[in-house]
Amino acid sequence: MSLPSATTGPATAGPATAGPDAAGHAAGDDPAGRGGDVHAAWLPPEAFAPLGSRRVLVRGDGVLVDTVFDEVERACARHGGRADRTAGDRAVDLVLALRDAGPLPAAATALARAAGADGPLGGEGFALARAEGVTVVLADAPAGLLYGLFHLVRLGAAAFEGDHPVRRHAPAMALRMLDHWDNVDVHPVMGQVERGYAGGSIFWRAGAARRDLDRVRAYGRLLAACGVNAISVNNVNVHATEARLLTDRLGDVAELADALRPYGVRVHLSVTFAAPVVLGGLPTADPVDPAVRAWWAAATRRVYARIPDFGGYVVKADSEGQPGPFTYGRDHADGANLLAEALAPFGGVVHWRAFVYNHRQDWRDRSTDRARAAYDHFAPLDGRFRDNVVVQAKFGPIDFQPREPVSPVLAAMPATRLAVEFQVTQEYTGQQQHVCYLAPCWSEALTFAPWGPGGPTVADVAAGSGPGPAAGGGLAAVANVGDDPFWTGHPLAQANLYAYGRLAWDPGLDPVAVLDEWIDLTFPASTVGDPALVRETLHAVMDDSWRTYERYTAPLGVGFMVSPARHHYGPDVDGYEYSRWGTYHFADRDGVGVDRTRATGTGFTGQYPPPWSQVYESLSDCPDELLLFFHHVPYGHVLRSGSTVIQHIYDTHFAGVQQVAGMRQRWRRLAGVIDPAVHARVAERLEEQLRCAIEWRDQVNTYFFRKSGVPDVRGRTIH
Ligand code: GCV
Repeated sequence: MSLPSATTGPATAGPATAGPDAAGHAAGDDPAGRGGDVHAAWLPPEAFAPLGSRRVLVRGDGVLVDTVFDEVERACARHGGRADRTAGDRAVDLVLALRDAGPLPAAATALARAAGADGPLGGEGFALARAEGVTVVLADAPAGLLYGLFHLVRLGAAAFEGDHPVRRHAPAMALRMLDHWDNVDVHPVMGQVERGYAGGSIFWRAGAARRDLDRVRAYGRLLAACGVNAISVNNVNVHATEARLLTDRLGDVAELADALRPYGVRVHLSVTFAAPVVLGGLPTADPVDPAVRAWWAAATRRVYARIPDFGGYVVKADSEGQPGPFTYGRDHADGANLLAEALAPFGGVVHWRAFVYNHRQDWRDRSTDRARAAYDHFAPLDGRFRDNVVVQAKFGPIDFQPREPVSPVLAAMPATRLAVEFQVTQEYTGQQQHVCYLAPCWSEALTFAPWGPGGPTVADVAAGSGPGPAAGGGLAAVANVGDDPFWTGHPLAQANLYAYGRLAWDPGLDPVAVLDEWIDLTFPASTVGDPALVRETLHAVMDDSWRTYERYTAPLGVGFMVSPARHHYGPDVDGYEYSRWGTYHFADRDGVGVDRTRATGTGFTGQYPPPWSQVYESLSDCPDELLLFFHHVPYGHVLRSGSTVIQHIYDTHFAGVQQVAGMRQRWRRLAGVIDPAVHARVAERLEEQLRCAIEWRDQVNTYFFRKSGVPDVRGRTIH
């Protein structure tokens, strides 16, 4: 395969605007081409070689079983195997079967019995076993068989070697969702995809549906292979045209649902709370008004008439200018329950976002703290949401910064279904110009124990196995794909999408092991010159790349030192500091950091249960990496690491740049070893990453040197 190596973002200035020009694609452009011009990501044909060279029997009925059979048939045609749907006398190496699909070949029957012995496998689960030369994948429902198939692909040759005792697999989270911030119309400021760094939308272009359903199907296939089972197809900021996806443009949504259904991916829609007014012509959208309730009920009925397996609504209400229940003196529970009531008869859910804060702040008012906002708004409402409301909270209390503590909302609503929201698109983590493998960040958040070490984790809360009675809301994340031929602009950013799905399936997975899976699938040994070097290099470049990014950008939990003018790309230490969106570092000549203590600050630490309420409150116990998130300290404050705050800022910024230089150096060794197009695209972006890291280092170090007047003890150049 040979793909264009040209960068889709400005090589030096970063993605200056999120519009289609900035993304490198004018409307009408089709950079992805068709079919073979799109990168195969983690499903190249070679990844199917072990399975495709076997004699395979697929048993069962239904759309998803047909998908399984099609996959097997295609793999067998390419790799010399044989695919059957009816059990006969012929010998088999692999059986993929629904448990109620009728008789299996003798060799598989005993295994199938053992695999199913421990009760139901669930709607998406499967069991795998191997003995006497036959591998068996068994499921109760078609989705389980599909996930079992992709599990086999991940196992590769190992699925057909030796014996495997019965192992049951099931997702930890029932809802594993991606939110697309894609606009139908090109937004004058945000472009076709808000915070999109991979070209245009794969769904929409310049006001209309793209109707490139091959690409959508290919996307669904990739999602199924990493475990994602739901997407919302439009931006949570719902503008005029997008609002109509709910009504007269519903056909466009139905087409996407049809294309994604064979991969077990259900479609959801972002809707505007003002829909009864802007679409229905009612005088109000008040959630308790009977006419408003009737309007939502009727609109939702029409949706299900067209899309029977429609997932539900996503709502950003009373947030950053979006309409919501506050207009009518109602609260978020009133608003969410209105939509939930309309969805309930059809089994739909409403994802109601907890991203609600005052975005008209005054930096002189130190009592307003954006970090407090979600808890202040939502925690008092616990217990008032209907069962089919999922309150969706960003993993941190602010906004997807490179380092944030876990949001206290996640420990404050035991009677509410909670979803944790991540951002796969790299708005604040390098905008897919920088390598930043985010799985370690997400893994830290998911394994964080809000009630103290050893207790339930954030993942437990999202899975519904936390301390409260509520079912889980699962995970949601902002998608990072576009019509770029590599899907994600930066080819290595594909790993973030893959890892997100895998962690939603099993939050206990080790991010390094997930990266290994991704490497094995994306760079099969048969397609690269030196598999060991490829693996070693990718680990060296990616494993620690999130912490590297943190080093040259955001010290000790300070966030938002990003450039407003360049849409959050690159540094601007005071860019947001005195704006209406919030204040983030409070640096002056004496010190830096936000005092969020109960003793002297905003009291945010009190939103955590013990022990974290005490740990974060205490200057000596607070973890270094979050110190400036919770405390305002003098530059000479000595960290737990032994370094002073100011020296830590200098050291990490110099180190971060060095690490990026090392990444670039290592990548060069893969020239001629991997697909030249992938190599070239990554090489270009590493150049930009290094340039930008130097800019971050110099701006941050210079700013804090000039503020503090404290020289670098190592005497390096700071301007
Ligand atoms: C879709 C951040 C982003 C916005 C985004 C918002 C949200 O503020 O910069 O582009 O809006 O988060 O999550 O709703």
